[in-house]
Parts: sequence; C-alpha cells; structure tokens
Amino acid sequence: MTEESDYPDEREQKPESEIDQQSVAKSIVEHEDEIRTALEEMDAEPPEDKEVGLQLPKLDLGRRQFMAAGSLGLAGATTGCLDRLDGDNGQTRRGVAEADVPPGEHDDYYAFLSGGHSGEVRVYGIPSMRQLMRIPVFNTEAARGYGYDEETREMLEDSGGYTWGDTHHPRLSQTDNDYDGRFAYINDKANGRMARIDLEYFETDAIVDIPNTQGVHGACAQLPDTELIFGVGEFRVPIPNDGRDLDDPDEYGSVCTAIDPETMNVEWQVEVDGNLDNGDGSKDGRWFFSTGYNDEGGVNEAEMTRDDRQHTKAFDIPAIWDAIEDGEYEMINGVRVLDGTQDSPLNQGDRPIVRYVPTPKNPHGVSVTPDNKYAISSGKLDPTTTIIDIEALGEVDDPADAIVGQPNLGIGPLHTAYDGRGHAYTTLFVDSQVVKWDIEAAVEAYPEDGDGDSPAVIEKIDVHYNPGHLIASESYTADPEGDWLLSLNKLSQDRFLPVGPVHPENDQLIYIGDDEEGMQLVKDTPAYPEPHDASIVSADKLNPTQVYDREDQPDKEYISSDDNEIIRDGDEVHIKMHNQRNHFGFEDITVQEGDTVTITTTNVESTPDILHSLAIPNYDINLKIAPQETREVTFEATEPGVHWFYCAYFCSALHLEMRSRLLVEPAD
Ligand code: CUK
Ligand code: CUA
Repeated sequence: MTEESDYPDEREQKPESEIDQQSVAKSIVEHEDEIRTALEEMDAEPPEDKEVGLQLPKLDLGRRQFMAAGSLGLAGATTGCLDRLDGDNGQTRRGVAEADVPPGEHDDYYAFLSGGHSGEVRVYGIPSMRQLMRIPVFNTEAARGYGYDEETREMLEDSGGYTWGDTHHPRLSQTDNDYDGRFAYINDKANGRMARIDLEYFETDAIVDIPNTQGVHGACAQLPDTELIFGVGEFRVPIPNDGRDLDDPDEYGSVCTAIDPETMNVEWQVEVDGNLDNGDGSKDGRWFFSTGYNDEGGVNEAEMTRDDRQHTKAFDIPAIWDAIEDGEYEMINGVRVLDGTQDSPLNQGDRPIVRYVPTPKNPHGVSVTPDNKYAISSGKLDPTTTIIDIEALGEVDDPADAIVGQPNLGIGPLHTAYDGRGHAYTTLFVDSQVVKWDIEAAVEAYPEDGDGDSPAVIEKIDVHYNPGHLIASESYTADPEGDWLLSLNKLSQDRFLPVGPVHPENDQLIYIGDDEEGMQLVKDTPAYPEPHDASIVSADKLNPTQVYDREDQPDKEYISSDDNEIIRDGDEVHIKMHNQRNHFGFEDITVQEGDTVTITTTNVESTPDILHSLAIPNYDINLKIAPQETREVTFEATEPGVHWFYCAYFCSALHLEMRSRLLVEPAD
C-alpha cells in the first residue's frame, strides 16, 4: 500500500549508447519470470480467497488478470470490459485495472477542481486524470477569450475589476441530493466573491462581489435542491470595513453569506463570533455547518492558536428565515445582516439561529455524511475528528451533547470524504497519509477512544505529500459511488522531473472500490498551483452542449454572411461581420484614429470543434467564437497603422490565411 519515493535512484540512468543490449534482454526475461512465478502463486490460492477479495458486483476480474494487467501495463488490452462494474444507477464503471482509459475512450466521471490562486476551475476525467478543460473564472484567459470581450470584461469589471482570485471550493448544484448538471459554484477567497459556472457551456456566467466580508472561503449549496449558496468569511474585519475600528480587533467580525443561486443576489448574512473556515450543508436543508479556527479573535499566529477548543458553527437555516421575517436584522451595505454571535438575543431562545459546537483544535474541514446522520469536523491541530449527530443537534440544550464520536486518527486531520459504505476517508496533513475509518465504529467507541489510533481506523495509505482536501466520487451527494478517491496534495517534492523552484502540486488517484484489497494508489498527476477542493460527478449527469444554439444568446445579434455591415455614426463605428473557414466578413476595415470601434462577430459554422478567434494585434484583444456563437468587443482605435486581425484557433488548412486588415488612419 505504501509508496516510498525512490526518485533519486531512478535518475542515475546511463546514456543509451552505454546500455548493454544483452543485459536489457536478460532483465526483461528475468522480469517476465518474476511475473510468471507471481501468477502461479496466485493460482495456487484457494478459490474462496478470491471470493473474499472481490466482493463488488460484476467485478468479474480474477486476481490473475488484475496482476497481469497491472504489471504489464496492458490494462485495456488484456482485461477488456471484464474490469467494468455497475454503479448504483446501473452505469458501467471502470475498475482499478482500467484506470488508464485507452485512447479514444471516455472517462466515467468529471472532476471539477479549484485552481487556487490561478483563479480558475479545472476539469479532469476520472479515472484517467486527463485534464479535459480549464474554465477561467476570476482570472483572464486569452485561449478562451475570457476577459477580452465585452461580456466577460464587464462581468469582471462589475465584480470589482480584479484580475485574479483564489478559488477553493467548487460545488455543483443538486436536485434531490443528486447532481443535476446545471451549475457549479466557486468562491474567491482573495476578493470575497462567488461565481457561477454554467455547465451547459462550461463557462462562468455570473460573479457576485459580496459586501461585509473578506476571505470568502468555504462554499456549498443548500441541499437537497440548491436553494441557497453559502460562502463564509475567513478573515475577521470591521463591518462595514470602511476605515472604522482599524486596529480594534474586538470589533471585527465574520459573516456567513447566503446567495440566491439563480439571481446570484446576496439574501442575508449572519455574523458570528470567531472566524469561519470550511462549510458543508445537511442533506435536508436545515443546517449549514462551518468550522472556524480563530475564536480567539486573534490577529497573529500566537493568538490564533492560543485555545485548545474552537467551534463548529451550525447555522439553522429555517430559524434564520424566521428571524428575518420578524425583522431581526440590520441593513448594512444593502444586505440584511443578523447577529449570530453567542450573546445575541437571537441565540437565547429555544431556537437559536447558530449553534456553537465545541471542537478541538482550530478545526478545518467539515462535511456531512451521505446518510445525513453526522457532520464530521476535523481537528487540524488535534489528532481527532469530531462527529456531530445532526438530529441530536436540534434537540439538545447544550450543543456539546450532540457530539457522539471523536476518533483519534493521526496528525493533522484536514478533510473527510465518504464512499457510501459507512467509511470515512480523512487526510492527515502532517502524517502525509489518508486514513480510512469506520464511522459507526467511532461512534460506538466514544468516549473511550484511548490514546493511540482509534479502533475505528481501518487502514492508512501514504500520499505524496501533505494532503489538503480529498474527494471521493459523488461524495457530496446522498449516494456516493465509492470507487475513486482524489487526494489533492500540497507538495510533490521529488515525484516529477524538476521544473525549477516552483514545484507542481500532486493530485493522486486512489482506488477505494475494494474494501478487501484496501486503498490502492493508482496514479500521480502534476497540478499547476493550486487545487484545494474538488467535486466528482458521474459523466452521465452532465449534458454539455457541443454547438451553440442561436436561441442561447437572445440578447446578441446573429451576424450571418448576408448581414456584414459597417455602420458609422460620427466617431463611432460598429462593424458587424460573420466569420467562418477561412475568412472574416470583411477583408479590410478602415477606421480613423480616435474612433470608438465595436465589432460584433458570429461564427456561422455549425460543425462541432470548429472554433475561430478574433485576435487583434496591438489592441490586446482575442475573442473566442465557438460555432454559432456571437461575441462583441469595443475599443478605442488608438494605434494608427496596419493591424492584421486573425484567427488564433487552428481551424483548417487555410487557417493561416484567415486574416484581414484593420487600417487605422492617423488623425491629422
Ligand atoms: S481549504 Cu485548502 S486544503 Cu481552502 Cu478547503 Cu483545506
Ligand atoms: Cu479560423 Cu483559424
């Protein structure tokens, strides 16, 4: 199970010319002998052992085939579809031996990974770990024309005008506690924003700049039907943060923000004691849980780590709506803000709006089990996770009485994912491990959990190195698939060829579909800085469009080849032109220096994957125009001269010829 890093040894390779061909042949023969011996030994094992080892339905693969496939690296060729198993919904799934999806075949899952301070979201296929797409969100990205046309520029401008963000928690919309394929939501920790990605087009379609908060970190949807999106403030600041109480940290506060998922308007905020960190919602829509690591209200490391216990905060959503109905809020920067601090009158009655569950120490991740029984909150600076009984939380007088388990798991527990079979998987940042444990066993052992590892611990696997989040397939739904686990490791150190002082992160894929075999590390994937969290969704739950429909863009003018037109009105020039293989609607466009130029252009192709772009040298413009899509840009013609505008997507054999002249006549 354990993989030691042996990278330095492997690098001592001889130049090819020095390699003794005979010794190569000899070692191949020896290697094949070893495999044969291993296979013979397996065949000698009693058949009942095989039964125990392969409990999963339809996993009809003998250990011999598995060994052969794994050792020879011929997964697709040797095992074929023997290795497929059925998911809960009857879909065929790849098993561990088919983790290398053969060329031309598709993955079983999409994984949506945050890109950290790159500001984007990435899409991987699981189990291949192939990167399928990158979706710019808070950054600009010329390859997708994002931030270079009117629409996306305006969206970025209206949400603060920043050129970067820090994405951490991509969460997908759900209906009835299952992915509905509509939207993904993603936070911006840097600039306090929340964005929405339309999963029909895989494009960011809305960003909201959230007032009264800084460091919007944890994010999730209210389940079961995505009625709200929550984002929580990690940095305590004065509210409003307008220069008041600058150096008076006692006056700082942190809020949980609820956003309408359709309008992306902020609905309300609840201020709490301490800060907020990660969040997850109960499956029935009643609770939103958030950890927080700075109940001390400190402003430096020593202060923030002073106490041994902080709180996991449980926001009672219906109680908050009731309080709003009763007018128990203050309008701050146009938002209804409720007082959810411990001494607030709203927390004194028999239906407090926020319940404070004591949790050791500087808790980080919190996630709700698929069956909605527990919220599990990780200690980070304490070796335990805290298991909160969700039903009990609504009944007990003292929230501490809702704690029903506190297993000792290892050093630095950060985040927990689920396989739907009663197991939890928790990352141990300091130990560089993932620990698999039995949730009910931890509840049974409580409170006599002892000093060492909890009896609930089933197995640990080394990861490389220092894992942050981990996510299992469909772990955030009520019905996880329980086959793949992604460990998003913060350091790769020596796992890859060196590429300078900035090392890639390492996203590791672990097979968890076989409880008897245990966790199996399947592959390393270098990742550009820096994924935090991910959501893994079955491929059949998404239905992205391949070609735009004209009706998809009702507010844009479709420009066909008959509609090419240049409209001049004083110093305003509006150019309407189509584009297609291998030309634009005009060969030459002449404007005057100082003109305000708007170009509206439609890609009139209807063939999938035939994209064009409108790249204008010297003007910092590159529009992406997908088939049947219309894009628009406005700019000042400040640079006199000849500017060859061209298509940057290699679209045909005459792609290079797909260019026209923008002639900007100098003003006298
Ligand atoms: S956080 Cu980065 S590893 Cu932003 Cu969810 Cu825990
Ligand atoms: Cu169109 Cu290249």
